[in-house]
Parts: sequence; C-alpha cells; structure tokens
Amino acid sequence: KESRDEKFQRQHMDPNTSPVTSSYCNEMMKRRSMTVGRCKPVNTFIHEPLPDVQAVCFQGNVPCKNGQPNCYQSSSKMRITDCRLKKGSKYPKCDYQTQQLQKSIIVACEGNPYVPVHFDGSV
Ligand code: PAP
Repeated sequence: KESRDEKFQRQHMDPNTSPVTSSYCNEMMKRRSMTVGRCKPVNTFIHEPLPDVQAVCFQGNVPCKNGQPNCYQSSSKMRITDCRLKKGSKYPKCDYQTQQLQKSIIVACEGNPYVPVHFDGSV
C-alpha cells in the first residue's frame, strides 16, 4: 500500500520539470492519478529537490489550516505550479489552469523520519 509520504511525493513532487507549458496540469494531474473517480479540484507541484522539500519539516512551525500544529513554512521561496480545475470542467474531462509561482510552501509533517505528508498552502 502507498504510504503517506509516497502519496505526498506522487501528488506534489516534480523536481525535474521547471519551464512548464499550459498543458502541464492537465497532463500531470492525470499522470499522477488525481483524476481517478473525480477531478481533484486544486493541487500544487513543487519543482525543487526532494531533500530541500523534506528539510521544510525542520523550518518555521506554523498552524495548519485545520488547526493541527504540525505545519512548517519554507524559509526560502520555491518554484511551484498551482493546478486549479477550470469552472465548467466536468469529470471525466478534468481541465486545469496551470500557474507557475515562486512562493514559500507550507507542508504538514508526520512520522519517524519526520517527512511531509500534506501540502497546506503557499504564501
Ligand atoms: P494533500 O492534502 O497534500 O493534497 P491528501 O490526499 O489530502 O493530500 O492527504 C493528506 C494526508 O496528510 C492525509 O492522510 P491520508 O492520506 O491518510 O488521508 C492527512 O490525514 C494527512 N495529514 C497529516 N497532517 C495533516 C494536517 N495538519 N492537515 C491536513 N492533513 C494532514
């Protein structure tokens, strides 16, 4: 079974792509199985090395959106792509807007080793 950290990597890590095209989200949301059963409405991909993203678990502690205390904000801005389902897009045709950004990321971490398991947002 897929572990929570494997799921985080599937849903959020794409270290090797940076100059993405307008079809990036349509392709990646499908390739990473986030259009199975429903279209996941919003999702962010991170274009930085995995060790740099894992290190965020030891950077600034901030409250999570759900009130849990296990969220951390990256001290540096990271290259990310936000994918947002377009209005009117209907499953199984999941049609996404692709937006490249440079922002600090906020992730929730769990376990031993303490690693990212959820993407909480970007600021
Ligand atoms: P995403 O939030 O990164 O898009 P999602 O598929 O919602 O991914 O999975 C987040 C996982 O992180 C959840 O575990 P599950 O897959 O076993 O359901 C969720 O429980 C877990 N998690 C841990 N800490 C938090 C937190 N502070 N806020 C939200 N989810 C958290």
